Amino acid sequence: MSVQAMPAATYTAAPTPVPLTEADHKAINRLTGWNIGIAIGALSIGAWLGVLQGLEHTGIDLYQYLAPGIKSYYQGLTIHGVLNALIWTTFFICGFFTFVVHNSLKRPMRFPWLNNLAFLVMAAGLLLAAYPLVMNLATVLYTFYPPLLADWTFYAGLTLVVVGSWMVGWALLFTYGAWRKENPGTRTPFLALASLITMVMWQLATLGVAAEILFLLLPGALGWTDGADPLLSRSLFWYFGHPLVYFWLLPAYVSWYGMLPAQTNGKMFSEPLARLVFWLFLILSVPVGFHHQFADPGIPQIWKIIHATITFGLAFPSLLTAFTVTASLEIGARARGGKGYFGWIRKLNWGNPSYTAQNLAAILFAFGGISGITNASYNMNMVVHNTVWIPGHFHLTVGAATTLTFFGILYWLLPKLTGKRLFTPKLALAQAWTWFFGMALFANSYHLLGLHYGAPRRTALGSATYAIPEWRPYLLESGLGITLLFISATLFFLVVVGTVFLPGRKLKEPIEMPVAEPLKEEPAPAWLDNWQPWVTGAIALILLSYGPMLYQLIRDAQSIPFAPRVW
Ligand code: HAS
Repeated sequence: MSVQAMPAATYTAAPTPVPLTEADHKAINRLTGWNIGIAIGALSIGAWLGVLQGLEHTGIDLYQYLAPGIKSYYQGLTIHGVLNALIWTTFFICGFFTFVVHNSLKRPMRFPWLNNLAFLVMAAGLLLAAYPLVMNLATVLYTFYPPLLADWTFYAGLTLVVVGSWMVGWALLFTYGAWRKENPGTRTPFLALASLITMVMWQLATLGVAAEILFLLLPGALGWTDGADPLLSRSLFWYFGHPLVYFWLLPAYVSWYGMLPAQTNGKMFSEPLARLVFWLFLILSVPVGFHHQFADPGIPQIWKIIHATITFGLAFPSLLTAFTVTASLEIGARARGGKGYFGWIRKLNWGNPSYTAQNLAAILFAFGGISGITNASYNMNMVVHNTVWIPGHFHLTVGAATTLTFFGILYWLLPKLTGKRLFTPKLALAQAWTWFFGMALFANSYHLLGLHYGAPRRTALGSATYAIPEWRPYLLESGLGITLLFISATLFFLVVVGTVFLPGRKLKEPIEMPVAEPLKEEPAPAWLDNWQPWVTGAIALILLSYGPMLYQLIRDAQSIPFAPRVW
């Protein structure tokens, strides 16, 4: 039976012919655990360097005492960006989706060797990229724009991480294909569908950075070419760079839509709408990259305006999310006795650290979204571009919406994976709140400092000779934020280490993955479970919005010599 002809009665997932055995659960949990372990390891180093960097801006330079191996502010900044933005996120997401897709489809891995190989390729890539980062041979920041050039091992390592993450996506799609054959006519469970859409979007997005590395940077690093075209490189990077941020955000949305309501007695306000939101992200995430290049000469204004317009379209699914996720949570709060226009908020499950961390993450994201829309406004961007406003923006998004949500997820996932009780809910709650206030202060001060005084980003502000006394209050505010973030990160690692390693804390009852039920037991329309139009639409829009400009950039590409290493 085709999906279109599916009767309503088959809406809920039918029992699968290949159920998950104890051994399957173990294999999935082990792989999830390894991915998450590496993610947390990366974050522990990345976050530490972030603290030192933030303190440097306030005039307290502790690198030589607390990170003596780091040769310059820029080496620290590169490691901070690569570990936090690329490694913590990618490993966490691959582990989380491996867990979610199989548990949501209730089906074992189709080709376990592929899942395992994917992890090994990613881990090998990380090791390879770590060498030049530590040896100060890749101080090129996480965006690695030419003419900066890193050691070849940096690019080769990142390539392996990306290829490994593609393999994770393929492995999940193979499992999905097998499930689809075993369950004809059944709607894909939301959690699996949303995770898979994110992985397909990632495959499309990473084509840009793959082309940049393979054709422009790696040949240079290997000494086969002596230059590259910076504009072409940046365009290929941002083709990837903006959907990258949705690769970070969408796993949080998977949880906010499909899990978080269940953690506060709520229901999914509209399951079809949640699916639509993910399809819209598939279509719109890539063709917006020029909004990172508003200030780049060489991209005609019309293309910048086209990408700016699509960017506003891309904010729409997030606005839908703001209303519908809030509605899903309100249903839960009212079921818990909440009353009044706003009084229900008090009845949300604030005692549960997993819930609280994610709700606080969503609140901060509302502000990160506002600054994102400001960035996307062509003329406003001219005021804030390359100022510390931008790190203010992305600490509310990837640093708060994504990272704090991932912490919240870990507060149920770690007990689930280890079979041990969380060490301890009170510590975890304190962690969530300190992260919330720390990020709020930090991001607020950077937004204002960038907006009012144009303080530049990616600069060792602590030693800037042009710093003026008016910056001082903002830097103090950011210092307070950083202190709270440092406390919060310490609490997070205590919770993780205590949960994983302390003996004798066996769970009394097994933990289940939270799954929010839809409010209405009606099937989503068939077109919301059909890949073809959405994937075709995504590819068509990419070709239209990037094709002509990329053709022109490739045709006119010049070889601009790579720069000597200055740090
Ligand atoms: Fe961005 C730069 C535009 C979202 C990350 N962004 C960056 C950079 C990063 C980043 C890392 O147009 C710096 C890159 C670099 O190194 O140069 N961004 C946007 C827009 C959005 C946006 C329009 N960004 C993100 C997300 C990120 C992220 C998400 C990471 C995860 N961004 C830009 C632009 C630049 C940029 C330009 C270039 C700037 C320049 O000049 O360099 C939108 O997606 C935002 C839409 C979001 C909303 C918010 C919806 C609110 C929600 C919360 C609901 C609350 C709930 C709680 C449910 C409209 C969903 C309820 C509470 C209860 C108590 C119940």
